[in-house]
Amino acid sequence: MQYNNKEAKFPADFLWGASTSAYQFEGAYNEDGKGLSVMDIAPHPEDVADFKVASDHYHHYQEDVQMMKELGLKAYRFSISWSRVIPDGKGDINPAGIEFYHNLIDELKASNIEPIVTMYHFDLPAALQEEGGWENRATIDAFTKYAKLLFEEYGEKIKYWLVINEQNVMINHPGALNRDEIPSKKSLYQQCHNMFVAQAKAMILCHKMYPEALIGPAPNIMAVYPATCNPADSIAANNWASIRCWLYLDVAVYGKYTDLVWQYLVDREIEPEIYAGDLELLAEAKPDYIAMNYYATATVGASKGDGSDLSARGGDQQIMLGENGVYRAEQNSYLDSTDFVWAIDPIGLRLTLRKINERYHLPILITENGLGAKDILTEDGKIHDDYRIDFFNKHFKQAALAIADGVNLIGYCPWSAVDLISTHQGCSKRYGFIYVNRDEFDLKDMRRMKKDSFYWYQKVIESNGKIL
Ligand code: BGP
Repeated sequence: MQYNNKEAKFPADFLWGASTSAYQFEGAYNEDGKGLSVMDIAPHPEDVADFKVASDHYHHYQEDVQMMKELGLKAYRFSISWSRVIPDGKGDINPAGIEFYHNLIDELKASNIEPIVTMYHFDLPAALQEEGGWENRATIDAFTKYAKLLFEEYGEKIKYWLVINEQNVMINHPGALNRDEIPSKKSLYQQCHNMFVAQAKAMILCHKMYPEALIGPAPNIMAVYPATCNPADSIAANNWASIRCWLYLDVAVYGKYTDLVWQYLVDREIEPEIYAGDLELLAEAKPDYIAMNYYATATVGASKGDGSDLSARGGDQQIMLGENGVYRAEQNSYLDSTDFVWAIDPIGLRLTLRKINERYHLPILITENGLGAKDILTEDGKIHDDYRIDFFNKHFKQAALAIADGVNLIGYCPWSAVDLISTHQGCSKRYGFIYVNRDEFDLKDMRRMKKDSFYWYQKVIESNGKIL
């Protein structure tokens, strides 16, 4: 059966939202006592902006929230900068940083926008990185202290928490994060394990301190297609889906390493050291919901096994690299792609939601999905981003179909509320419903302007998706 003629309907309390992250949006990277994060000091391609000023949200937050209110957002997902509230990651607290997020949260609540808080979005405090970063077990303790501080400060005001943004991107696509050098896989999987433990501790702590709050992981999940119906391609797709995606949710939800992935790690002698008590913590921690970021699907074929699998296309969060003996990245001739060569696959969103639902049976919140494009500001101050409207129109419809399929989708937060700096492709790769008047290097006046997609999304929210 096709199930393609279902009516698109969203529940009355659906969280129509939008997303940002601290280092990509706030700017003020060294103001009011903020410590540096790894993203502030990451090496950058010369032709793109760094994150120092970003969209200067730190100084524009009231105006930004007012525009979000006008847009009609029911929810806003943002991240807290760890090094803004604890400058060296583990020591003294920065009162100005604490106050900033109180002000932001209060402003959101006064505007009837539900704050959804990510605790950690790629921006580890640089001081912790100098001491070994996530490979160092002490970072777990630092994160637990940071988590406790966030719950103590903001716990009364926050219902939805997300612990770590895209842990699986940090491990599987480290090249997307502007690192000096890419760590070995052995190191990456130790970092990964330590993050799992930190995430588990944060979830347990949250439930103890605020039993009514909801907390969960926020990986980047995609359906992985076999390039052909050759069974060998299906094995490759299954390999890559397990390594890239399911490991992260299996550990978060079931507290267990995926058997296939553990075997892959042992075969390559890159399995992490697991300390006494770790597995018990992983098993004890239970997420209340799953947040997921979705941009594209992947299409893969069987590895040729001769070392030729590494794709010439580079690889970032959404461009698969290939791995000898595991899978080979292939093009999908059925899909269009963005100007930045990310596959556009609305039906893939429905499929991905179904897969998560089948495997975990938990509520799902889409915390990122969007189209990066080189928007053009016209002379009369307009931004005609009809391509973005088309993109969301198709994706929202598929989300509605997934709901009709039985998926408990509770909300949808497109990336991004306002233009910000892309993780590794500068500020000309824009995502927002709201344009920010700056270029890669010319900061201009940072004026906020509504794109055509702003007015369209406003109507979608107003009609609870009926105009789609
Ligand atoms: C996700 C990240 C976001 C955001 C988004 C778009 O992987 O969680 O921080 O950057 O991708 O990616 P990019 O900025 O590389 O275009």
